[in-house]
Amino acid sequence: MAGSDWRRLDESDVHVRPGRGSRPRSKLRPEHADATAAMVVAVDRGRWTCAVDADPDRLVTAMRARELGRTPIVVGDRVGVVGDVSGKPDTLARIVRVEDRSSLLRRTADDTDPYERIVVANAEQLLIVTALADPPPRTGFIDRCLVACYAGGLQPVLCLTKADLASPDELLARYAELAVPTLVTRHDEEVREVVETVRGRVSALVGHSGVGKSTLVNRLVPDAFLATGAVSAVGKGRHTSVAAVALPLPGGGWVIDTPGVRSFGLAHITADDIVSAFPEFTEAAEECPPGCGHLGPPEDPDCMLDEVPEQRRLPSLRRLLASRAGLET
Ligand SMILES: Nc1nc2c(ncn2[C@@H]2O[C@H](COP(=O)(O)OP(=O)(O)OP(=O)(O)O)[C@@H](O)[C@H]2O)c(=O)[nH]1
Ligand SMILES: [Mg+2]
Ligand SMILES: [Zn+2]
Repeated sequence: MAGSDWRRLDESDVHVRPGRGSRPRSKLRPEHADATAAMVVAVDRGRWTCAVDADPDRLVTAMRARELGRTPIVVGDRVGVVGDVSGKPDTLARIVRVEDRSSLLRRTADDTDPYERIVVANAEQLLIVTALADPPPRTGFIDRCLVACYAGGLQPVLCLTKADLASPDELLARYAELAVPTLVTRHDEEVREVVETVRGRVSALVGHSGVGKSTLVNRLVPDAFLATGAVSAVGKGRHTSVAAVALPLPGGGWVIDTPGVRSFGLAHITADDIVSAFPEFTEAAEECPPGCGHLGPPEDPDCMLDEVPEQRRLPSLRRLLASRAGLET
C-alpha cells in the first residue's frame, strides 16, 4: 500500500474508534488487519521496543500512532505495528493498536497519590522478590503486592532471595494460609524451581532496590547481562535498574525485570477489590453496611465477614485490607 493511502486511512480511524474494545475496533479498521502482532518489551522516552510475535528476535522500534492519543502503552502490552517493521537500524514503525489486557499491575507512589502508574501489562504471574536480609524484608510491602495481584489479575509468587544470609521460615509461615506459591533462592545454589515456575509463561518481578531481581533474571536468561548493583547504595536514591524490560526465556515465555520501588501505593484499589480474591467471603461482603472496609471491630463493627463459617483465611484477608487502609499490622 502506498504511503498516501496510509495517511488517508489513518484519518478515518479517528472517527470510527469506538473506545476500549479492540475486537470490534479492528473489525471497523480493516486497513490495520495486516498490522504485525508484537509485544512491547521496553519503553524509553516516547519510543517503544516491540518483539514481533512471529520472530521474537526481531526488535522493532516504534512510535505511538497519533490516533491512539495518550493511550498508555507499557511493557507487556500486545500491540499491532505498521510501517517499517524490519527491525533494521534507524527504522521507525508505528503502533496502531493496543489489545485488551489480560492483567494489569498498577501502583501509585503512595496511598494518597491519585496518579496511577502501570507497572506491566499481561503478566500471568508476579514474582514478589524479597531479600531475606540486606535489605531486610518488609511484610507490608509483600502484602501490598499481593493486593495489587488480586486486584490486577496476576498470580502472585513469593520469591525469597539471599537465603544464604537468613532463614525463610518466619516469612513462609506468615504466608502459609494464603497458599501463595513460594520460591527460596540463594546465589550459591541452582535456581531450578524458579526456572520451572517461569517456563512458558509471562512473569514480572517486583521488589525493593537491591533484593536481587536483576541477578535472578540474569540467571534465568543467560545472555541478558543486566546490570546488578551493590546493596550499599540502596537507600541513597540509587537504583541499578531504571526501566522495565521484558526478556525471552530460553524455554519459552518472558521475564520482565522492573526497577526497584520503595513503596507500592494502593490508592486505586477498593476493599471490595481485595475481598473479590477471596470467594468464600464475597457473598457476605455484599450484606455489609455501605462503605464497610471489612476490617471488623472496632473500625467496622457490623462487618458481615465475621459471620462466614469458614474463617481460616479471614486474618490474612483482614491483614491485606488493613495494609490497603494504611493501618500497620
Ligand atoms: N548474598 C547474596 N547476595 C545476593 C543474592 N542475590 C543477589 N545478591 C546481591 O544483591 C545485590 C543487588 O542485586 P540486584 O540484582 O542488582 O538487585 P535489584 O533488585 O535488581 O536492584 P534494583 O535494580 O536497584 O531494583 C548485588 O550485589 C547482588 O550480587 C543472594 O542470593 N545472596
Ligand atoms: Mg535491577
Ligand atoms: Zn464488611
